[in-house]
Amino acid sequence: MMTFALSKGRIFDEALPLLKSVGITPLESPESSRKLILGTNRPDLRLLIVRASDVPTYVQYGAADMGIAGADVLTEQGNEGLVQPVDLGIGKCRMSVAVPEGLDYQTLVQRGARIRVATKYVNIARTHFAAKGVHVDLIKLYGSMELAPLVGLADVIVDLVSTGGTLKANGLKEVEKISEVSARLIVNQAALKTRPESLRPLMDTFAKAVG
Ligand code: PRT
Ligand code: MG
Repeated sequence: MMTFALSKGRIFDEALPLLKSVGITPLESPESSRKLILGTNRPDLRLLIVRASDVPTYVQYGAADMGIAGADVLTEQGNEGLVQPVDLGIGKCRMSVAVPEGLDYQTLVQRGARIRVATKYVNIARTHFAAKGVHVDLIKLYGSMELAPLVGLADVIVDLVSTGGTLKANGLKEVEKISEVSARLIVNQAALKTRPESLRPLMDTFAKAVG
């Protein structure tokens, strides 16, 4: 039995057609089902529905053999015990620094004072600002980062941007791109060593489907 982890959120709408294109169809609709383990048309493959940020954890510990995870989550949490053989080219967005429209970010940075940064991605933010030599206080949030600068919780945010609509709607502007983000196929390293005959063919099929 092969176990494949994916999340129901944003990546899902693009992941489902991709799964279909590699010959995997859930037996019931993941959108309407409340089941967390779904059978598929392939008797040897089941799907786990988990939180986006939990996908690498399931695969790292071998509770799932494979999964689909955003590069943002993988960079933030590390990829110990994982291989990332395929960039799936879905869930595309960018990791950026954003500030209130009226704020002069360059001046703020040049002044050398500590900057308060609200983000879900504290490791990515820490690395980014350390590389720029900017001193920051990191404030960990679990969502709605866009709110923080509006109510004085932080000076800037580090968050994902795709259309820019959310920033705009909240009077914020993107001032620095940290990285491009897309979803990756991830595979448990140990499972790949012990059961290459079952995992390799599916990895290759994914690579062909997106290549
Ligand atoms: O598991 P957890 O609850 O922590 O995460 P979640 O519920 O946010 O996960 P989910 O299922 O929504 O999927 C998140 C994953 O989708 C991320 O890890 C990315 O890899 C990918 N992704 C792609 C995005 C976006 N684009 C994106 N735009 N995740 C979030 N956003 C958010 C962003 O944080 C911001 O609030 O969308 C808003 C900006 O969108 P625009 O279009 O207004 O710019
Ligand atoms: Mg979300």
